[in-house]
Amino acid sequence: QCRNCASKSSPNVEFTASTVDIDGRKFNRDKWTNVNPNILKYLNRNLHLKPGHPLCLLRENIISFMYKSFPNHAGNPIFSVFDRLNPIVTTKQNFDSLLIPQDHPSRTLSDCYYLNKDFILRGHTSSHQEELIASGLDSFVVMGDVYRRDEIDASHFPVFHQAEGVRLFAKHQLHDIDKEKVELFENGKRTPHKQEHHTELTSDKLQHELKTCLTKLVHHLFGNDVETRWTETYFPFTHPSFELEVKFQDKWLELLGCGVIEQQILYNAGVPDKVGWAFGLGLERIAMRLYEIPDIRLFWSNDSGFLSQFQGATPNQKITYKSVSQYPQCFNDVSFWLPEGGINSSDVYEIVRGVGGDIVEQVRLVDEFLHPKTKKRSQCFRIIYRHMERTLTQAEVGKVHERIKAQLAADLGVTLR
Ligand code: FA5
Ligand code: MG
Repeated sequence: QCRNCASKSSPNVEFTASTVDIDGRKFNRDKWTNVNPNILKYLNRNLHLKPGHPLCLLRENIISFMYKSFPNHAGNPIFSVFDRLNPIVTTKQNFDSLLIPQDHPSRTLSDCYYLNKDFILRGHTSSHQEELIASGLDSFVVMGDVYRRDEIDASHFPVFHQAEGVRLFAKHQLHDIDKEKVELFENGKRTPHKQEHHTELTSDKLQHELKTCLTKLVHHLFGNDVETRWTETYFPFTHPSFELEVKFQDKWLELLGCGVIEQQILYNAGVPDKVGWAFGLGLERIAMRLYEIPDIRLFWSNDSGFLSQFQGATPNQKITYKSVSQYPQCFNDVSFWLPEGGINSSDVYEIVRGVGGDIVEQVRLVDEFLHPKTKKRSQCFRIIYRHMERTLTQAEVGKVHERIKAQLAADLGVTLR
């Protein structure tokens, strides 16, 4: 189950002549500074932690898969999960720790949001790899919001969410040291298939473990019938590197990047005696396919027509998103004292639907209390109105709402407040 939602109100942001202040933290402005108030508004939204949000459901689903797939001897999960690390990271974390060269295109001002030359809104969850490895962890998942300067259309948004997985192996965890006379390391040559430090067998087994884990994850998410394929690619922080694609509506869609962790990263993190794999996948990409969400902007919607379709769902539940009208919602509340013996909420829904017709999008019980003296119970329902073809005026909604109130009083014996 989801823990309490960690989403806070938008951060306190102030731009002064020489600093950018975010929730009391001051960043000196320099020629790298290219964040703006608009993008900083997305900090703290934490959609992946918002109960009932599709990205939160997907996060829970992936975590439960990782927990189940990798138990230790006692049956407990070996993976640790970090889903609320601060997205403001150093450029060292985002680039240097991952061996990304100084002149790599992913460092440019046109691709990233810099606070200044030393601090950045993370561009991927890989930023946290080195520090978590250095802290002694062998198996972890990082989930969170990442920021990239990009166009805005149905599949691109400057903020999206990633899940990062890292797994390290000591020699006896990768190789069967009783049966095989093998080493993790050798002083060899880098080939398209392996790093210079790894033996052929080490690289083979790591790739096999990695691909098995991710294929199982994709089958867990999309079902066993989904078509997948591996393509080779390049990342400065893994070698060899791969992308996993799934066939979706007759097109190949890239879900994730992954590979064998560059041994230099493990050396730098103070872990010279282990090897490992890592992957990074995009949550929106997956959620859009799983739930048939047509536009990436919908994830940011506060519209209850969107959110209510996921409320109360379980992480593994099959949900197909039904498109809601583009016209704005309009809501009115109705509060009343219940008669002796109470009422049935479904009667309320039926009356509201009966009187309001198609323009009623949703009815929700939003408040309920017991009067301490009179012992009378009060309920408040919120009725959300929306026309599919035009914007409703408050006046016409008001008229319908009054008729609904009168009908509720007449049919259910409630006392309007
Ligand atoms: C990375 O971000 C690497 N850090 C992934 C990685 C981690 C590789 C660990 C190796 C080891 P990339 O930029 O390709 O790679 O993004 C990874 C995934 O994020 C993509 O496969 C895609 O699912 C998602 N993604 C990338 N850009 C966008 C975007 N603009 N909108 C939505 N999802 C995106
Ligand atoms: Mg990619």
